Amino acid sequence: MSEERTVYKSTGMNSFGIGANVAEVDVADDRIVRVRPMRYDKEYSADYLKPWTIKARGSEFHSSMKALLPPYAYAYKKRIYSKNRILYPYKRIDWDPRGERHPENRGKSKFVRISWDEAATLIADEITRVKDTYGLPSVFIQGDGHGETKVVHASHGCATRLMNVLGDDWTYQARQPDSWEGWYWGAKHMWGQDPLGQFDMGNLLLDIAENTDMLVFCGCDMETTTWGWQGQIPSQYCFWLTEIGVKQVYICPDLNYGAAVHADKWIPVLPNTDAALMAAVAYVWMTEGTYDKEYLASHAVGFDWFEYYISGKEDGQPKTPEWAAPICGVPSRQIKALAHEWAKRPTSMAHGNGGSFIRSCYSHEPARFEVALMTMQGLGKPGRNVVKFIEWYMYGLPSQQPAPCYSSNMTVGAAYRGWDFVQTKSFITKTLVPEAILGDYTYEHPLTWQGYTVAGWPREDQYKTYQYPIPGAQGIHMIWTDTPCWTTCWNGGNRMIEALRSEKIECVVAQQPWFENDCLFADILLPINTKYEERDIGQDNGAAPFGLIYLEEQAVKPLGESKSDWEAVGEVAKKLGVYDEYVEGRSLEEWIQLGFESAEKPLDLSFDEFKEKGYLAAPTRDDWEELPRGFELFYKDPEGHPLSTPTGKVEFYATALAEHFPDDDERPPVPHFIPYGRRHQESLLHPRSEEYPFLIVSNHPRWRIHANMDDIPWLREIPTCKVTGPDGYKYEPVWINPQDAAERGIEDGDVVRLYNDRGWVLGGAVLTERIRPSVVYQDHGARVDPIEPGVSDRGGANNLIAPNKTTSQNAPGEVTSGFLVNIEKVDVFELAQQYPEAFGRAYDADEGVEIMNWIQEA
Ligand SMILES: Nc1nc2c(c(=O)[nH]1)N[C@H]1C(S)=C(S)[C@@H](COP(=O)(O)OP(=O)(O)OC[C@H]3O[C@@H](n4cnc5c(=O)[nH]c(N)nc54)[C@H](O)[C@@H]3O)O[C@H]1N2
Ligand SMILES: Nc1nc2c(c(=O)[nH]1)N[C@H]1C(S)=C(S)[C@@H](COP(=O)(O)OP(=O)(O)OC[C@H]3O[C@@H](n4cnc5c(=O)[nH]c(N)nc54)[C@H](O)[C@@H]3O)O[C@H]1N2
Ligand SMILES: [Mo]
Repeated sequence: MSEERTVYKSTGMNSFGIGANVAEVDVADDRIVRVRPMRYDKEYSADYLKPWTIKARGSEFHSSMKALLPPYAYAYKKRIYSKNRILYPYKRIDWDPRGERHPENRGKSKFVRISWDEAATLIADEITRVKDTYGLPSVFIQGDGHGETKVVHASHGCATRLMNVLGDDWTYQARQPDSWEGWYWGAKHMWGQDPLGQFDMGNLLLDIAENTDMLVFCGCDMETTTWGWQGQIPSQYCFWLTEIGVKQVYICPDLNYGAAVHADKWIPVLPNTDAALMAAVAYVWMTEGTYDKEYLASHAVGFDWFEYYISGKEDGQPKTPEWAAPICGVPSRQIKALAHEWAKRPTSMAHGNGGSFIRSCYSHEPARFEVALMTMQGLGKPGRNVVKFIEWYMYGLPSQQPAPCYSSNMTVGAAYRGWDFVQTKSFITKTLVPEAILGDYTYEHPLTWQGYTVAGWPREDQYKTYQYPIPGAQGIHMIWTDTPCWTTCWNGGNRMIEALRSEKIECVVAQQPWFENDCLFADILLPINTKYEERDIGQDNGAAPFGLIYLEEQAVKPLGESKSDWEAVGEVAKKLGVYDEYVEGRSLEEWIQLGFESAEKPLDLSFDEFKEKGYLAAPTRDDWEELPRGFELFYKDPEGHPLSTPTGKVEFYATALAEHFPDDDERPPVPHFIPYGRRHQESLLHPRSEEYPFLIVSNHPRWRIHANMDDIPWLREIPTCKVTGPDGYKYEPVWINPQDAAERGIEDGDVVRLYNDRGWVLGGAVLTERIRPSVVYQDHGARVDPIEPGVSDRGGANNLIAPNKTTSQNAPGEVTSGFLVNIEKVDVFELAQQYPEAFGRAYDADEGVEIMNWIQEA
């Protein structure tokens, strides 16, 4: 074996910067030997770095000197060498651009290997043909999402750069604020917090440690989603909170992994009924007078409207704990106990990002109720704030950083070659893509919605109406995706499959390192390499206690004929004769250098010195302890530090909603508990629940990041990751309460079918009291393994059967958790007889369905 060398690689999956979780990767003989955590003090002394310490209640919590990587980082090596890697360009056998295209066979027919030259020519010719036939708006780019954290070789959106060279009216898939739906469409109208609906979180690790007695984790798993973005430091912080006596209460339908190890108390609520629970807490405070009236007088408007609703004057129903109990499944005495303790002791609320119910029907309502409760107890007073435990250093602004911050906002963003959408006039909000394709829309009778978003536009954008197609344009006829996981990550995936197989769509191009999910439905596949095969520059904010930029040297040579996304799109640019414009005249090395030069650096370091050292760290700010905490400034001086609401105060009555959407009873100006309505009937209170008596909780996966990493043997062998069926297939676990299981004759390890009127998916039953009755839990993002494409799935991709509809009438967010299903035991051997093709696919238990099922041997 030749001598080992070590390179730095960020291991995060956010796609750029956030939570990059940097590792040292040891390499020998063009193979990755092992992955180890980075040490921040390798090249810089502690005197320079100034690691922080939080001191409170006689104890100390220290920032770590090495990266606290999540398990995925170590296991990812297997992903690089996965059997599923797409190693060569491919074309679907029965897709002929000059003859029959057979869209109905997408997801069924196989692929044949072609050359890069052929693939790039085919794509360039299709773009030109579609443009000439229908116009540029008919080319649709899906180029955004999470993925490997990369910069020049950006994992998503390189094609948007190419399209910008070609014109200003190609159609872009704009992302709605997925992580933040409820905050974005709801809370923002109540407490501002532009652009995302959550913002003022400065220095809250310190504030909580010093002042908070009770921390309420409402929809938060400190041992899963914080791992994904932030690594292990939030977990360590929570262990420390236990040590110093901060009570941790978890409200969630499942005793999730964080609750299992940190919770002093678990309140198992029914999915998406938090608004009722919180309304009852407000009722207790109102009737017992245990809320902060002075604070409300100076910091809020419209409280009397809220009181009018809660007291029952509006609808004759006081929102008592006894009213709420059967709705949310929490006994009234527990609701009262929570209300009493909360009113007595400084209480903060904690989230990862919101909880999967923040992506459910009418999710703006629970988000607003949370703001209401926090405001009633004096939001921003010591120990009374709302903290988010992922993306600690997200925007480089002290007001956004719960953890002590660094001295500079060092970013290599100037070198980022990923998505750049602003120049195009035409877009479809992501949740509405299947509808846009399958519906009969013309620019004279367009599909319309409110808000551009891409997770972060100012509140006023929500009052704007957008349309597809744009005036004068035709609908889309070509899809080019570098994010081929719509089916398992968005809402109503089965409908997306139908759209992908529509005859309106003449060409589907997918570029990805692995053959999975939407790739099955493509006509042309481009092989993409992983970051380990690329040379790049990197940036970490979020996971490390210090700001970091680093050189990412190539670890191993590209596998097969794979190229980076940036290079792959470059091949198409060459065929279109616009390569120089696409790369803006710069080589890879020049882009890397530009990233370094343009970063705001705390230290005078030349590019050569940077390359020599491998990384640069920004130390902790000297004044971090003095920086404002959460809503402290607003609390102390609401006139001097107003919120970004129209009145500058917390609006219990949202004045702008009243003005712009006076008739919207799905999102009225005052927060309401809305179990179901015209749009959604996903509630146990609705008659539909007689047929589908369970609410499914579809969380962010414990052993994946969304669609990523479902084929890693080291993860798949972990007992909680998969359930091995009697046929040897590893099914995606479904937690079910033993009581519910007994009634249906389901036993531990049985294969079960989750179904509703949108289709069915399989899973492996796990009988556990960790899920409350009437609820089943299955993670999202499992790899699609179609039984009948568009109807049923063996992999357990439950997003396929999530609602097709958006959050509410004027809020086009996703609805991906908290919807109705039924569950029944199935006999896999019978299914295998019924669907021989699907159940007969070559399968490797360690990695899942094999790519070879879809490849035609030459
Ligand atoms: N049921 C349910 N669904 C949800 C949610 C939920 O709570 N419940 N949450 C939602 C939220 S908040 C989010 S953010 C979304 C996430 O949804 P996405 O961001 O779409 O999901 P990812 O799986 O992270 O990544 C996108 C794709 O990029 C691929 N990829 C990774 N690296 C690269 C690369 O270098 N190049 C290329 N070309 N591809 C790459 C991955 O394999 C994957 O197919 O899911 C949403 N869906
Ligand atoms: N491991 C891992 N980490 C990740 C990701 C990943 O896919 N995998 N994705 C990243 C991304 S893009 C995001 S946006 C964040 C998301 O971070 P979060 O929003 O925190 O994640 P979720 O899994 O959607 O929800 C967290 C918890 O909410 C609880 N919950 C579900 N339904 C309800 C309900 O109706 N009421 C209440 N009170 N609780 C409920 C469940 O216990 C669940 O574990 O995570 C990031 N980190
Ligand atoms: Mo997200």
